[in-house]
Amino acid sequence: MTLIDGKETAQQIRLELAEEVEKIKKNGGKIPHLAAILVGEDPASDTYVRMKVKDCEQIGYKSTLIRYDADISEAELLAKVEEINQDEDIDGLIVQLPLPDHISSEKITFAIRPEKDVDGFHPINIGRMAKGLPAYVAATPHGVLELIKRYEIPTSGKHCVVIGRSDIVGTPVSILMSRKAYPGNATVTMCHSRTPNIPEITRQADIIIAALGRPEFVTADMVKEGAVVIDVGTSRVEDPSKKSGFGLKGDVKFDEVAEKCSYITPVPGGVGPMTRASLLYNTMLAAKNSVY
Ligand code: L34
Repeated sequence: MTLIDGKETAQQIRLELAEEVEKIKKNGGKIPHLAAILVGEDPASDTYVRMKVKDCEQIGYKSTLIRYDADISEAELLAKVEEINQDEDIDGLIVQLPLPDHISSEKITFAIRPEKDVDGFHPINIGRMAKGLPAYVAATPHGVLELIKRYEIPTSGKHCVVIGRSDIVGTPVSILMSRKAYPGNATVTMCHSRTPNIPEITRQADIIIAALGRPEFVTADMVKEGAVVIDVGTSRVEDPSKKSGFGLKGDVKFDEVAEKCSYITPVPGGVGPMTRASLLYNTMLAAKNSVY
């Protein structure tokens, strides 16, 4: 069994991007600049966004963090997005999700200029990705594919079972794994909450991508001997033994599943850090105008 080290791979990507920044500096090019908007006090969002800003600092990007109280109006938030859309120095903009209930995340996402949508959530980027055109690929699906690529895991002709159909992970990762490219060329089955016989289907999988957000959903009896298991879940669960009072749990019951796998990602230290590295990668593309 090979443990896929997302933390180490993400660090490697950051080193590559830092080198690229050095080159840009030497040639007097545009230093990548990421803006992140965080609304409210959600502890997980707070952690993720702070890590994203720190990542930028580590590799020499500029970053701007804009924080609002949870009671900011939708109109006010839209006005800020519009302002950043017009700001020539800012290459990429993300608005961390989830947003408070009174704000439509759809409206906000649609308001971001596709050229600055380094989260790849805008329908133009999703449509371009689905058509195989240059696009910002959402950070989590991009991170999953990058791990498969860097560990040289074969995907052509393999049966890939994706559990979960969210528009930011399950759906795009299914499209990407089936396209005519590497990683891809897989036969993809997508399972979700209305699939009656999930274990029967996952037992046929060469590659399982678990992205449903239910801690320890995938158990050993659901996994074929030698399968590749990618765990996208990062649920916060109470854990009194930890100083913070909580721990992170993936969608896979790691200890029992790992024994059967050829490759597996841990949580934490798997897909999560790769989500952040992919955001940095997309921001580099934005600074270089490589997509549009
Ligand atoms: N707009 N909203 C927007 N873009 C995104 O790409 C995200 N996402 C998801 C939630 N909302 C978003 C993230 O950034 C999930 N996500 C994310 C980011 C980072 C990590 C996990 C999920 C991560 O770094 N996880 C670490 C542990 C972090 C910790 O200590 O809590 C890990 O090892 O899994």
